[in-house]
Amino acid sequence: MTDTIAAIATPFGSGGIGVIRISGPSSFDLAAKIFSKTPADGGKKVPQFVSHRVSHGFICDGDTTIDEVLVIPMKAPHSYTAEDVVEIQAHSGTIVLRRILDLLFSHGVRPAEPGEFTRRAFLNGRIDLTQAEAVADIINARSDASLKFAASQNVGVLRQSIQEMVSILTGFLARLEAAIDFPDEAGAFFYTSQDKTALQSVADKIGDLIRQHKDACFLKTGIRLTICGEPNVGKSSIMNRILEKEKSIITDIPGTTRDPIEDSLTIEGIPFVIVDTAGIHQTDDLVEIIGIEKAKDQIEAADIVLYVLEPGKPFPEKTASKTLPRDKPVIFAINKMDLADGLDLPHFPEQYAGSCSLEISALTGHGINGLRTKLLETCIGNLEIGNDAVIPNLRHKNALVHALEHMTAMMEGLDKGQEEETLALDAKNCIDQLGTITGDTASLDILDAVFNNFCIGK
Ligand SMILES: Nc1nc2c(ncn2[C@@H]2O[C@H](COP(=O)(O)OP(=O)(O)OP(=O)(O)O)[C@@H](O)[C@H]2O)c(=O)[nH]1
Ligand SMILES: [Mg+2]
Repeated sequence: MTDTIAAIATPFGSGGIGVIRISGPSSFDLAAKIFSKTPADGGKKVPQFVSHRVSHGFICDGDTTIDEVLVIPMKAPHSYTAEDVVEIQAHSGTIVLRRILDLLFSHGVRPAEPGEFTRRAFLNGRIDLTQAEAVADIINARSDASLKFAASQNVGVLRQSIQEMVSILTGFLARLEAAIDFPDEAGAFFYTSQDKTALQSVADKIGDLIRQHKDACFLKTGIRLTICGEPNVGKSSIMNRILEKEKSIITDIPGTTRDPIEDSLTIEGIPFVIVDTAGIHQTDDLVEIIGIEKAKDQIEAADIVLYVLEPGKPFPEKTASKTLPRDKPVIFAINKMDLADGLDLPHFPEQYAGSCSLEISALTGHGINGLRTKLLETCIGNLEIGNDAVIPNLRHKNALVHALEHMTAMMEGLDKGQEEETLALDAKNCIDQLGTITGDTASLDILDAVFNNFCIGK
């Protein structure tokens, strides 16, 4: 038997309305104890709560009226937690909400733990773990794209995808187990070409989800773009042009930018953090040397690097080879194209010959839209947010990596004619790993880790 819990569900501070949520078997009775249809001095009129119908009245503590409120009672299972829930809409002030909550506690309600309402919704089978995690993602969404992703997960796109894979594997496991239990009878196991196709489709799907993980993470965390290159090539001008504001100082004096300058923006709903850095070159100037070291740190921290060049100057092969990362995407931009007439464009050495390079002008804006599109394409590829199941969640990714290991072992075993017991064990482990994502086979530790990230009241 669960107890009845309560918490303030809206952010702390002053506002029009603050909501207190109560959930558990005694919600209706306990709410009725502190609620009256009339103010305290009018003689308590005990309310008759009707599920999903708003009641107007007053929260009273003895002969003191605390606040005028609206109360929304919701009978199980038609509520957020699938338990009896009462939500009290009071005026939003820290003191008034605290008084109402304390009054509930004095009648035996327990303070809710972080995420406990959503945990109850999960334990009561109303949502699966991916949907519970999506609730936290919706609350924390910082961009349109991350909200869109979280909303799709909230309606169960990932869960559905996992369930389809589990259902194929479960059918397969059942046949393996039948062969183990009844080796001499009709249970004999045959690995057909249809089996192979079906299992391969599961392995491919898991592989796709793992590969998309990094791209999908960008939806949540944003993409870190570092602009670098030699002094005076127009790095700061490009930064300002992309941001559409005067953020970085621009002069024609080489070495203007020293400290990295950072700002954020969204491009087509995807969050970016963009960093302008000091021009990298050989110098004895102490301040510049420190700035260049900081620029290198920013290249190290970037998800994607924009390396700026200019017409009429050779490709700075030495600087580029020392500073450009090999493990992350680099886009080259030849800036100042408005001045390019009669000038040679930098000649790309062989090692960069296949790299993406764009011709732009920060001064006129030429090519800047193309640059924006290229940045998006490079980072999130063809990720179709909303339609595909995507996994920007490290917990999900780790489970999928383990699931794929078992899947691969099982498929290799099948090709080699391995005994059914070993195959069944791999199939079962794979199903278990997929189940930790939806919560079907999640341990208490996993649940604690998921729900501890929630705020109180959700
Ligand atoms: N004609 C033209 N001038 C540009 C363009 N982009 C930048 N400039 C000029 O080039 C000079 C240097 O620009 P910045 O944006 O300060 O260059 P930077 O790479 O940040 O320079 P440092 O911070 O010193 O390394 C300024 O005079 C800009 O006005 C462009 O596309 N066309
Ligand atoms: Mg600059």
